[in-house]
Amino acid sequence: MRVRRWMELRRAKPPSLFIMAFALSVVASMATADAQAPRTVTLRDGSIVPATLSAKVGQRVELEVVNAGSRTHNFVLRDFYVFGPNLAPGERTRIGFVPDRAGRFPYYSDTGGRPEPGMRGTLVVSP
Ligand SMILES: [Cu+2]
Repeated sequence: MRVRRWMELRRAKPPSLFIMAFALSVVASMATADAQAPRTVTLRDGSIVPATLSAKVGQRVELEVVNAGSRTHNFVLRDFYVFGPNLAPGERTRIGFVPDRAGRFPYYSDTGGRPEPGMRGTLVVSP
């Protein structure tokens, strides 16, 4: 039995390059459909760009948060327990989370202990 299976394997033709390339492209497209590419969020003195981010319930959000300002800033999205580290000018951090409900949720920088003027935005989560 074991020998016979081995023989069958030996007789099988190796998969063509075409089939292998097709399989790889299917796997690659599945990966991109599943994981969202990180979106850049830029902290400036007095604003956060973009001021609106969109997301879907249950779909992971990946953010690359960059402090392009001249003072220390952070990224806070309290409704989804996101409390980013304090970032010195030029520093960046990666933040990931999965929104579990739809709605509009504010994000901001609060390195002064409270939301800073202008440094806010809205995450819009659709069902
Ligand atoms: Cu700030």
